[in-house]
Amino acid sequence: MGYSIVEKLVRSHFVEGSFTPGEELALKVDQTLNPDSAGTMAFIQFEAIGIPRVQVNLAVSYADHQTLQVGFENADDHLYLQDVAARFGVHFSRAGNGICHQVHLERFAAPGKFLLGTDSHTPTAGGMGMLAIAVGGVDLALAMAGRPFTFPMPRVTRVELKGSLPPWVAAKDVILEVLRRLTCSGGVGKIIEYGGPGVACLSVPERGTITNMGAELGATSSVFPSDGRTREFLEAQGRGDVFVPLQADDDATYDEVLEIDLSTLEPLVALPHFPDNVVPVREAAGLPLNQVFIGSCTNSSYVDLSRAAAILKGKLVAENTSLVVAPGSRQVLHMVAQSGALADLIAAGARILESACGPCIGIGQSPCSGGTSLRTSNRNFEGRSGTKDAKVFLASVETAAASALTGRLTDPRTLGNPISVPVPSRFHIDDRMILVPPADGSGIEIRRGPNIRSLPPFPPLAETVRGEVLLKVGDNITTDHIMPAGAKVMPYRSNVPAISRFCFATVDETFYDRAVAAGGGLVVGGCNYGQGSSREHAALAPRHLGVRAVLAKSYARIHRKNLINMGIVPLVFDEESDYDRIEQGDFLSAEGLYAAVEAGILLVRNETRNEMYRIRLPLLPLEKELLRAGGALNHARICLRERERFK
Ligand code: MIC
Ligand code: SF4
Repeated sequence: MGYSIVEKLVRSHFVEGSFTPGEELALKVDQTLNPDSAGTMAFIQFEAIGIPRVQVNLAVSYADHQTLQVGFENADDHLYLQDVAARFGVHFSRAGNGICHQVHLERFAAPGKFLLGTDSHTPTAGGMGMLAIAVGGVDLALAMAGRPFTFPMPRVTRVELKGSLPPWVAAKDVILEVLRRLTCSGGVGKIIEYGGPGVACLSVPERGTITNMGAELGATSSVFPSDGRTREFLEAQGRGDVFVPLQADDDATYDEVLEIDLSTLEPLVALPHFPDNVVPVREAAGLPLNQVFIGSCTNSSYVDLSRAAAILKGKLVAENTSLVVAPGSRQVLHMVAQSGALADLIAAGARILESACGPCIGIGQSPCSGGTSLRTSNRNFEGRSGTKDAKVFLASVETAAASALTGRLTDPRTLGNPISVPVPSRFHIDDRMILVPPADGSGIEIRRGPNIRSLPPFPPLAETVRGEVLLKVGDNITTDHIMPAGAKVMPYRSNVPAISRFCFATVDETFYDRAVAAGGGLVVGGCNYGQGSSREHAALAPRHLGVRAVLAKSYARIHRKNLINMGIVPLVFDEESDYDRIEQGDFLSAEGLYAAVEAGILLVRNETRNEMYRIRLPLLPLEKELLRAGGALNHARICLRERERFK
C-alpha cells in the first residue's frame, strides 16, 4: 500500500510510537522557529533545563511581534533573545527583517524536513512540502534540548484540488472555502494534505497562505507536495540545493477526502468574529469600511504586495478609509521598493508599516470605535484588533485593494481585466539581518532587562482538587480571550506575574482580583476551549493564579497540551449536559487525582448543588508523566536528574 505525504514525512522522522491515529508518536525534529512573542519564555525554560547548546540542526529566533517600543520591555526582550541565540547556537533574525513565517519560507524552509515552532502559524512552512507543527514554549525548549517531539498521530484529510483559479480569485479564497466547509474545529486531530492537478497553479507563497490558515481549522498541520513549483521557488531564493521532490503515492489512502474545483470558486470573505464565518464577497458587498489592512504572515509576500500595488496604481484610497500595508519581510520591502510597487502604494495613500506582525495582533492601527476593518490576515476574533467593538473581516489581497479604493467591501471582479504578477525568477537575497551564532557561544554574557523574570516554581500534582468555579465560559473560547495580546499586554510576555493581571480581562475584568482573592480555583468551558494562538501564557497565567483544573466539553490541541505542560488538569465532561448544571461560583471538589490520571476517569462533586459528575481525563502516556510532575519543566528536570537521555 502506498503512502501519503504525511506518512512519508512522519516515517522519515520516526523515533518511537505508533502510526495509529490518536496514539502516541515521537518524531525527530530538524528545525525550530521561535518568534519573540513566545521566544523569551521558551528560552527562559530552555535555560532552566540546563543544556549548553541547542541540539537541532537549525534553530531560528525572530524579532517580529514585539517591535513597537513604547517602553523598554520589548527592546530588552530583543537584547535577551539576541544574546541567548548567540550563547546557545540559534540564528537570530533581527527586528526589521520580517515576520517569522514569511522569512522562514523564504530562507530556511526545506521540503522533507520537520519544523517545530512556538507560533500557531508554523504550518505555513507546509507550503514547502515540510511537516511543520506548532507547540507551546516549553515543548520547543525541550525540542531544542534534543528531545523528540511526542504527539498523538493525527488522521489525514486529503484536499483534492481540481481545475485552476479563475481571474480575481486567490489562494486566500481556497482556504476560506476550506474553512467554510470544515469550520474552525473541523481540522482538530488532523493534518490536511493538499493534492491533485489544481496544486500546480499555486506558487509556494500561495500554498503558504493556505497552509498558514490551516491553523484556523484547528488542524495539527497542513502540507503541500514538493514539486516543480517548489523547485522554482527555492532556486529563485538561491536555495535550489535543498529541493527534494515529495508526492503522495497514487494508491495512498486517507481518513477523509474533500474535493475542491478551483474553477468554481469566487472571492470570499470571513465575517466577524470567526474565520469560518465565510460568505461570497458579493453577498456582503457595499459594507462601508473604516480600514483596510494588507499584511500579516498570511498575505504579505512580494506577489501579494505587488498585486495590491497594481490595483491601486494611479488611484487614491477612499476618503473615509485608512489603508495600512505591512510587508512580510525585508526581502519583500526591498523588492517592492526596487520594482516601484512601493511608490505606487504610497502614491495611492497607503500607510506603510515596518515588516512585522503589527495590526494583525492589535499592535498599532486599532480601528475606530465600532469600526469596520477588512484584513488580509488570518484571525478576526473579537477584540484582537485592539478595539473591542470593531468588526474585522478577512479576505484576499485583491478584495482588500479593490475595497480600499471604493471604501466599501468590493468584489474584485468588478475591476475588469485581471492583473498578473508572476513570482520573480530571482529574489533579492541579503541575509545580513540574520545573525549566525558563533561556533562556541559559552562566553556570551546574557543581558536581562528588569522585566525578564524566571518562571515561578510549580508543585507536583496534588491528590485533591477543590475550589470555586472562577469563570464559566461558552464554546470556542480563544487563547486571545484567555490571555489577550496587543500593544499593552505583549510587553509582559517575559513576566508571568505582570501578564497574569490581564488574564481573561476581555471576558470578565474582575477575574484577576477574584482569582487572587480566592487563592485559585477552576474554570469551566464549552467546546473547542483554547482555540487559536499557541501562546502558552494562556496556561501560564491561570496556573500562576492558582487554577489547577479546567473542565470543558472539548479542547483545542495546542492549548490542551499547554495546560498539561503547566500542570493544569484538562478535565472533559463525560455527559455534556452536566456543563449546564454548573454555575460560576459553585464549589467543586475531586479526590484521587493520581489514580484518575492513570484510569482516565474521575468523579467531581459539586458541593454547592450536592451533585456528582462523571468526568473524563483522557491522557497519552507522556502526558500522564507530565501532569504527575506538575508540568513539563519539572518533568524535564526529573529526567535530567535521573540521567535519562533526551534522545
Ligand atoms: C497570534 O497570531 O495570535 C500570535 C501572536 O502570532 C500567536 C503567538 C503568541 O501569542 O505568542 C500565535 O499565533 O500563536
Ligand atoms: Fe504575526 Fe499575525 Fe502571523 Fe501571528 S498571525 S504570526 S501575529 S502576522
